[in-house]
Amino acid sequence: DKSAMSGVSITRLVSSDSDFDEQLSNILAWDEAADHRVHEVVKDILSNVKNNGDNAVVEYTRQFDGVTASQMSELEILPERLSESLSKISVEQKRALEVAADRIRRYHEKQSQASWSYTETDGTVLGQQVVAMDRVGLYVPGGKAAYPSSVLMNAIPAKVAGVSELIMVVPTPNGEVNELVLAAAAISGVDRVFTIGGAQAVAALAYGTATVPAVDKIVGPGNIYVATAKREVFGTVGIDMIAGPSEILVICDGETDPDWIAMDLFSQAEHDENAQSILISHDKQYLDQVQNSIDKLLVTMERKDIISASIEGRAAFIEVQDLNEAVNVSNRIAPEHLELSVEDPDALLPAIRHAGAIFMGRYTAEALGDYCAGPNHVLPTSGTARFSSPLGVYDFQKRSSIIKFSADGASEMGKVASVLARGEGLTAHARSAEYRIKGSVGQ
Ligand code: HSO
Ligand code: ZN
Repeated sequence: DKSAMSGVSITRLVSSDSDFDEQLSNILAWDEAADHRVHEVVKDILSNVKNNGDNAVVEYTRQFDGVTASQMSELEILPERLSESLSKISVEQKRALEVAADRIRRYHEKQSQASWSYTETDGTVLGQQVVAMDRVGLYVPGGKAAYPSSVLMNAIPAKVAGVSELIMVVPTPNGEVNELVLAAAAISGVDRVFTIGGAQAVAALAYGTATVPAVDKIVGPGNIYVATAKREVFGTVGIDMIAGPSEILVICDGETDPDWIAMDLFSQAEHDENAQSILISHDKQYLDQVQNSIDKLLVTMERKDIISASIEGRAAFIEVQDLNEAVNVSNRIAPEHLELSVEDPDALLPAIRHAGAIFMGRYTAEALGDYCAGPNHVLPTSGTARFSSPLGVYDFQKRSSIIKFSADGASEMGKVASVLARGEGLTAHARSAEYRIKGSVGQ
């Protein structure tokens, strides 16, 4: 059902409708068009870079970005130039980046995992050693989609994790560099920057070239070519999640200024025509008020074309019986961002099962979390909050198991291993364990 009083039309659902489940599924359905041609193009680029290294990357960069270099080293932004960016942006911008970076760093420091170990009664020591990845690649989109805030959100957790070399790639179409992106890189401790992009940059990071060192993991958002390339090199390197369009779900008790809620919905709608904004309330009149605010405010928005496409195409207002039902519906959606715009958000929190980030209370605009609250803004989209978590320090660390047997422990566990190994028909395993049994022939 679409309700359009005069302005933009928004899909309305009522949870008590008999076909609510089906309607909800339709709203959430999101297909990323699997484009066969993109796949072919990407595979070609990957194998060309794998075989021809720097030359291939330089050639693609000329072709796709209009940037001519006689060799790959010309496409590196040196550290002095990075620092220079800090004096090319305004004092206010520099200060805002620094404040945001400090908050993000402080939050992520809490996520650092420590190694641990314990001793069994037989003297055997068991543990887990946590180690940062050696080298990580950070993809940053070029042009309009370049978000300095995303540089902070990806780079800071990597550096907090202890990654020794963080290599950023960012395309500079027609040679235009984004000073704010460079400044964000400088502030967050990025080690090297190359002005390359697309599948060719992903290939360079994954396979390494004479100039670009091969990394262990590639993170960061990108267009369909970049996402396809990341999927393709997965296994050779690690990758982060592949993000779908941004989403916001607001649960409101009907007491928040409707203009605030309208703007919160816009804040994600303005990212992308395919972004999704959902409002849930038990108060039908309140939904009408927010609709009015949307109609009133939309015309004032710089990105009104994107916002109205996103709202008309993918937004929904859902009328429920009460706040408990609102939470149940939200859990089914598993939104990337969940705003609890209610008087007592703490009362709802324990019942929230699936959400990338939870914004508590009327003052907590999602936009604050996008920039400077401290937690990461790289979050699971498209319902993947059911099984995944925000990007964090843990995504740049890995664990090794530590096993150190005492003579007594080896003897006792040797007997257990022997039985299990013989059961599997693996006699080398069995005998290897049996050598360590006290009084055995081998001892
Ligand atoms: N809301 C986006 C992040 C972002 N917002 C960057 C503004 N800049 C995805 O969480
Ligand atoms: Zn955002």
